[in-house]
Amino acid sequence: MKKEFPKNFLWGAATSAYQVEGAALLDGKKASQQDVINAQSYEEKGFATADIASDHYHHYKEDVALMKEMGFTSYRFSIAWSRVFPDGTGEVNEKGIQFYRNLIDELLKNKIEPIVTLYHYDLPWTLVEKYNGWVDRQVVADFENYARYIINEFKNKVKYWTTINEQSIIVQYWTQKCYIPKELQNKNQLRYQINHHMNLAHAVACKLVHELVPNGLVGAALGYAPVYPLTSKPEDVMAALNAHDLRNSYYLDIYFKGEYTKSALIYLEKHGLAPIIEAGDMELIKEGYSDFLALNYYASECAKACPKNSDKELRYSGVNLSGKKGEISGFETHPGFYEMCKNPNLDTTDWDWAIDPIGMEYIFRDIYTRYNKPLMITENGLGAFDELTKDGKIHDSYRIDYLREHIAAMYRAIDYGVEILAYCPWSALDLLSTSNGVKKRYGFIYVNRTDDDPKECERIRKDSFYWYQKVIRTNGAELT
Ligand code: BGP
Repeated sequence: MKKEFPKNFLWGAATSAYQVEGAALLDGKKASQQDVINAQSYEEKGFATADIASDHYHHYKEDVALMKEMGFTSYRFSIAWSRVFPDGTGEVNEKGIQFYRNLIDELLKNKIEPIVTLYHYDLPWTLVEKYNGWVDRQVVADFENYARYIINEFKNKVKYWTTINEQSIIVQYWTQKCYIPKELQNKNQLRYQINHHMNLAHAVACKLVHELVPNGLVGAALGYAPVYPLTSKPEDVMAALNAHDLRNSYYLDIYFKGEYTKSALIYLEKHGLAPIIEAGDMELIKEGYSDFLALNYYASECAKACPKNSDKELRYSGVNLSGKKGEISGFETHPGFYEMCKNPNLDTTDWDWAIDPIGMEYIFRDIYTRYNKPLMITENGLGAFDELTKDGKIHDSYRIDYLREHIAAMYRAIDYGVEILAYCPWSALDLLSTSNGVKKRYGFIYVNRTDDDPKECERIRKDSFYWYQKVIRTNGAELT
C-alpha cells in the first residue's frame, strides 16, 4: 500500500544566509564573523570564501521559481544579522531588510511557507571586535534588539520561527562556527559559556515570538544525533548514556524543561567546564519555552568507555577536510565519561558521516516520547562530490537513495504517532559548506562554480530535483 504523509505536511528544503547569499559587503552589509572565518579558510585551505557563495542575493527570484517548480510548500532560510544591522546594533540598513521583505513576499506569492532562522553562525563582525561576540553576555541584549526588530517586521507574514542554529554543534566546533581569538581557544569552559548565552538568546526570541506573532510557533534548530554504544558491554552502554546526556539532553532539557540535565552539569562542574549562571537566568530560560523542535539530522554517533586513568586527554570532535573516507582528524573524548568512535556497522559519506536512516526514526520516536512536542526536519542530506556530466546533467542517484531511506524512516515515525510538521532537507541549492568549501554539495539544484572561480553561478536541475518533485507531488507516496 502506498503511504501518503499527513494532509498539510510541509515539503521544502533549507539554506542559511552566509552559505548561499553572497553579496557579503554589498548594499550596506558589513562583514559577519563567517565572512572573516571563510576568508581565512580560503587562504589556509583553498575553500571558497562567503563573498559570492551561490549568489542567491541576485538570483533569489530564479531560486524561488525553481523551488516552486519542485513543488515546495516551505523553505527554511536564515536572516543575516549583519545585513540588517551592519554593526550589530544601531541603525537599520534599509537595503538589507528590503532584501528579506522581497524574498518573503516572493515566497508567499508562490504559496511557500517561510521558516525563518534568526541566527545561523553569522554574528556581525563588529560585535566580535567590540567584545569577542558570544563570549560576552552583552550579546544577549544585542541579539534581543535584532530579534525584536525582525520578528516585528515579519510578524504578519511568518508563522514558523527557529532561533539559534545548532548550539550543540557550536560547542563541538566552536572555532569554525564562531570567531574565537587565539588566546581564548584553550579555555574550554567558554564553549559552555557561549552556549549558556545562546540559551538566554533563544529564550528571549521564544518570548518575543509568543508576545508579538499571532499564532506564531517557535523552537530551536538543533544538530542532533542518537548515540549508540559500541558494544553491549555495560561500560560502553554507560558511556553512550553519558554522551547522550552531554551532547543531546543538555540542550533538549533547556528547550523543553527550562533546566540543565543534572548528570551533564555535574560532569561539567567537576571538570571546571560549567557555565557561570547568573541570578534570573534560569527563570528567563523557563519563560522562553519552545513550541516545537527543529532537527538537523545527518548521521548517528557511537561511543565507548574511556576510563579516567587512560592516557587520553579532553578533546572535541575532529573534522575530515579532504573528503577521503577515514581521514577524520579525531573523536570527542571526555576521559572518565565517554569517547566517541566510528560505528563499524554503518557506511559513511566521503567525509566520514555515518549514513543511518534508522537513526532518524530513532530520534523522532525518542524525542517525541520524552517531550511530546511537534518536530520538524530543518536539515538532512548527503554531502557529495557531484559531477556535471557532458550531457549537462548531474546524476546524483546516491543522494536520491539517501533521501528516500530517510523519508521512509520519517514515515515510520509518523506511523507510530510522532507529530512531524515539515521536511526541509539540506539544501535547496548547492552552497558553501561550513567546513569543506563548495566541492561538497548537498543541493537539488546544482550551482556551477568552483572554490576558486564563482563563474556565473548558473543553476542546473539535478536528477534529485525531478525525483523530489515527484515525492512532493504524491505527498510522499511515491519514493522510487
Ligand atoms: C549543519 C549546518 C549547516 C550545514 C550542514 C552541513 O551543521 O547547520 O550550515 O552546512 O551542517 O555541514 P557541512 O557544510 O559542514 O557539510
